[in-house]
Amino acid sequence: MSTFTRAGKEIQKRIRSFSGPLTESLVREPGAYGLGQVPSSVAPEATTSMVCGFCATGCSLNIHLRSGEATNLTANFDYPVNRGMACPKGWEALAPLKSNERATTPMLREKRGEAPRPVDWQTAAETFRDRFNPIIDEHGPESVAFLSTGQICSEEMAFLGSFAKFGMGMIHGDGNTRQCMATAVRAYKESFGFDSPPYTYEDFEESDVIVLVGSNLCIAHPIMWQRVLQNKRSPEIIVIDPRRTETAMQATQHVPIKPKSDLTFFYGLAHLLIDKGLLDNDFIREHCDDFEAFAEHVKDFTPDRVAEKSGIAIEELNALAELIGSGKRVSFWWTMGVNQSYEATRTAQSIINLALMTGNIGKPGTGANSITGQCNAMGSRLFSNTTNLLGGHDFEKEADRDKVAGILEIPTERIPDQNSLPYHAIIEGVNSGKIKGLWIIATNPAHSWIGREDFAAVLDNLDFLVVQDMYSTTETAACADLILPAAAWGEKDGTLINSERRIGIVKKVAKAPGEALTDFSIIKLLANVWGCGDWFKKWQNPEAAFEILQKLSKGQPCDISGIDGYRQIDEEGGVQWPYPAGTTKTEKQRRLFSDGEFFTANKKARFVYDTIGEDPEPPCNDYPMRLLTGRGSSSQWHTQTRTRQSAVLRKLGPKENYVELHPADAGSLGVSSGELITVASRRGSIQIKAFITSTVQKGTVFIPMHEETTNRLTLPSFDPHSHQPNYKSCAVKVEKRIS
Ligand SMILES: Nc1nc2c(c(=O)[nH]1)N[C@H]1C(S)=C(S)[C@@H](COP(=O)(O)OP(=O)(O)OC[C@H]3O[C@@H](n4cnc5c(=O)[nH]c(N)nc54)[C@H](O)[C@@H]3O)O[C@H]1N2
Ligand SMILES: Nc1nc2c(c(=O)[nH]1)N[C@H]1C(S)=C(S)[C@@H](COP(=O)(O)OP(=O)(O)OC[C@H]3O[C@@H](n4cnc5c(=O)[nH]c(N)nc54)[C@H](O)[C@@H]3O)O[C@H]1N2
Ligand code: SF4
Ligand SMILES: [Mo]
Repeated sequence: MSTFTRAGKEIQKRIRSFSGPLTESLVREPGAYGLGQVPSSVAPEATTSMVCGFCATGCSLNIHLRSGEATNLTANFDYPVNRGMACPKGWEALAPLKSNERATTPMLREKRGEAPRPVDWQTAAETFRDRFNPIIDEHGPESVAFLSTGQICSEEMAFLGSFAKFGMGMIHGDGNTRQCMATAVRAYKESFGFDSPPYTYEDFEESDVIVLVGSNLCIAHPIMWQRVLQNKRSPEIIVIDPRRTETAMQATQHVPIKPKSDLTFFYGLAHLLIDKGLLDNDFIREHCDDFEAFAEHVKDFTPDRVAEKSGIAIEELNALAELIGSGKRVSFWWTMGVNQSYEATRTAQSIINLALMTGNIGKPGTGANSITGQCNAMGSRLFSNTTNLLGGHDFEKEADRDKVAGILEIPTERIPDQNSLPYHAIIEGVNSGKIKGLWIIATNPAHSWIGREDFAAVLDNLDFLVVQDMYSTTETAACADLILPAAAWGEKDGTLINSERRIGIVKKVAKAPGEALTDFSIIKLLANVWGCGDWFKKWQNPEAAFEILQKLSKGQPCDISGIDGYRQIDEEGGVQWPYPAGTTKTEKQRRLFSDGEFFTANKKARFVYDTIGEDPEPPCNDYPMRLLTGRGSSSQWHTQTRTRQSAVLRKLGPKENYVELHPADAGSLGVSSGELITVASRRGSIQIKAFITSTVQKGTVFIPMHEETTNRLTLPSFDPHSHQPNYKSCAVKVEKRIS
């Protein structure tokens, strides 16, 4: 038993002794809990601006209110991110709020198999306490866990992570950011010393060569793509993607690499850069470690070997190396085609290595730049208290635990001295019966988790499952014992951090339906009922919580202690981290590492490299094709709980799920476009419409992730360093017959 577990048990007993009942007046107290019914701070007949709550681009939208309710919106011209542009999801951002699928009251299922019934918040909060407590008492703190998100405000996720770990005594808590950004986090930490995407969006406009790897910007980040189009330097735009995506079609060059050959490919480019002497030797010498060993490592990645593995001709490899090493401003951008792989972290680092060896970092138009996914994935990386201790600290370091405990004014023993299990190990824990209580907030894993043919059966192993969501109709909510109805974006105040580290503001411009509460208020209520409300007294409201986050960040690379509260964020078009106390610089676009100093102990960046890993499930005789998955259209968001509520977005997206199949494969199978066919992997089999197109390579198929069936096929395998799921490759067979 760890020190934490022992101390935790004692404190657990103590805090329960001062657990008081929740009174109706406490729930109703205006202001403190931000109830749906509490009026907004925004004037009732005003136009106010706030950032969008879908993707990590972080566009600002002007919201027009009448009688205190948002009626319409327009894109904000004065914001440094989107400059008057928005994508369809942004334009339709208010539509998901008004839906009869909204969760409007807590719902409790007394027995599995029975329908849940509405209960009041008092009953809900007491049930939460009375069902989790005996599990912890009997099986210890490792028998419960939470799954957080990148889609609520930083203040809320920090409060959630603090209550779950310090209040309830949980050790294990991860989030959907593991599905998405864990690779970038790990890669940056090892290479730069801290999880620090270095760029600002202006770099899209300042580049001469824009290299997009496994990133379908036109679909997934359309407003970033607009920023690329605003580049006046006639840039080369190179898209490295096995599919001829919408982005590849718009690029100046598409490099149709064979799936999963990226690591070999980038080591091969490094080999050629070294061979040709196209290096920034001064930068390498002064600001980097381990280059010589890396150079030795890539010696084996000869052009013929690389051409064979990647399918890209030697002349093209040479031309690309010359372009990257030409001394022009080169920026490298990557997204899920890199992060979601079985050798994801090393692939991300192979891209970072190219930027380092050519000195393409810290200068306008350069960088090794991971593009973030969800609206607050960056916030969750810093403040969710899941993989890192709040503010980018380390659970395993005593000094960090003392610092955080001091700021929060809680006993240090309440802070776990070990890291959480990663997401997949939590799910395995549920499967094996080790984890018996689970609290899921703002994520829908019964649709989005990898290789989950029977996720409902997995969740059925739990003694108690709580789902906190804005809708009661999600695939995950359908399995819950207790559903906690949450207010959504637009119904609450707080901050989100976008892909270029810009903190943006969200505001309450609409009333939450029925009894729904903000996630912040729900956590406050639960903490009170749990009996540890006193420890979170200072978390009065989101802005007070933001001040706590500022203190937690002090002295860290992500220091934001100099921000003058929500006012500055609101008035200045967001504020990028870092912004330590005493900052006077107010440029709207700031990038990291302009001084060549990184966050490692000796301030040097590291070349990190590895041997090439084994593909966990290559195509074979029985399953001869490779399945790739990803985003299908700019109007569909993930599991579609939100986007399907908008008639406009439904119309813009495809009517049903489809599989992209190369004409040659369709020909040999005798399949025609629109025909219903079977796609099967070792885990499951689905019936799906064929869409015949040469945008996919022969031997590969692509299925969007937006329908629940897709992840019945995917293979639960993970990058060994980041533990991110390998969503973008498994072996399947395609059959004309349907069963
Ligand atoms: N409309 C819309 N926008 C979104 C989202 C959404 O659901 N809908 N989600 C948001 C989120 S959370 C995220 S994380 C981002 C994701 O944004 P992206 O990562 O751009 O989107 P994906 O389609 O998942 O994957 C990108 C590309 O990776 C390619 N790929 C697959 N395998 C490989 C490979 O082996 N090598 C290479 N080089 N490429 C490969 C795929 O062909 C695909 O085109 O989008 C964000 N924006
Ligand atoms: N096959 C395949 N699977 C994938 C991927 C892939 O490329 N291929 N991509 C992965 C990636 S990158 C990601 S990020 C995940 C996304 O997977 P999920 O996180 O499961 O997807 P979402 O649909 O965004 O789920 C968010 C949930 O939060 C709810 N919600 C929204 N706002 C709020 C709020 O303010 N409060 C509360 N309490 N709830 C709210 C929504 O209703 C929804 O149920 O999917 C992953 N799954
Ligand atoms: S690009 Fe992203 S942040 Fe901008 S409007 Fe669209 S979904 Fe919202
Ligand atoms: Mo994501």
